[in-house]
Amino acid sequence: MKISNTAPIVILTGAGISKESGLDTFRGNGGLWEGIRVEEVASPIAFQKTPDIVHSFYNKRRERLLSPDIKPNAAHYALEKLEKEWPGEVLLVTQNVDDLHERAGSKNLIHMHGELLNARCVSCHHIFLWKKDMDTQSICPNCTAVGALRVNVVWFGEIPLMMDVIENALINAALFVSIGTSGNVYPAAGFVQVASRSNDARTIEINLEPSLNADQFSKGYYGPASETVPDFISKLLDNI
Ligand code: BV8
Repeated sequence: MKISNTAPIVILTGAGISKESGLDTFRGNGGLWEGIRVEEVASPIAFQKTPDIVHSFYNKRRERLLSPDIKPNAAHYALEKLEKEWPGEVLLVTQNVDDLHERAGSKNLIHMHGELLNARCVSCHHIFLWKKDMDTQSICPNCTAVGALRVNVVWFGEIPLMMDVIENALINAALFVSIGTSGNVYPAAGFVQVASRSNDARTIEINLEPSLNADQFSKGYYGPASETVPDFISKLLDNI
């Protein structure tokens, strides 16, 4: 695929890119996450009604992410290589709340749905690194409020982060690549239309199998991300 080597690229990743690193996707095994539907537990209403269930859902995921066997895979490293070697701008937008892109070295990165290893105090709004379990008795290290902490992720019904920066990048992108996402969740699932409509960008899907909006992409490459992403990136860089 030939695009000008100063062309801006926007990459979107979802849970599928972290699957081979050992982190569960949301809609694998019938969309249940340890028996619960993510939409039912990742919402402000759920947090208000059953804070202990929501805290436990994130404590389990935080503990899993921090275990020594969880590491970036070849797909994460291929995206870091693209950012380093592509002469134009590469913006990586991830729906994932894990830190595997950072650990692979990606810098120009937006976590549009927040970060699992950060906490936010609903009393003083302070955001800080938090690697322990959290519960309704946890104390804010900034304002010492008790029980005012929540995980700093974007729940269903909340507004994703840095949408203005993302939309601007999509409008100017010459290439939009979506990796490891099922196309279930908006506004991320609508990014392909923003890119193709506003700048006639080339739009590529790289996934294990065609996503819900596969037909909206110019081309698709299917297979495990640890194989398809490095392969795609090396072909892109060979054409510089
Ligand atoms: C918003 C953080 C307004 C928390 C998450 C009806 C129509 C349209 C929209 C809506 C609607 N009803 C409600 C909405 C809005 C709602 C929404 O989209 N709901 C869905 C369920 C219909 N969206 C929102 O509420 C968003 N906010 O709309 O605000 C607004 C919008 C714009 C501007 C102003 C205001 C907020 C959504 C954010 C929710 N938070 N995460 C947490 O992580 O706990 S969402 C969470 O689920 C993820 O972050 C991710 O975004 C989503 C999961 O999606 P995927 O990453 O795609 O994962 P999934 O398991 O689904 O798929 C994995 C894919 O990988 C699969 O395709 C699989 O084949 C593939 N795969 C597997 N293995 C591999 C692989 N690929 C490659 N290699 C492999 N080895």
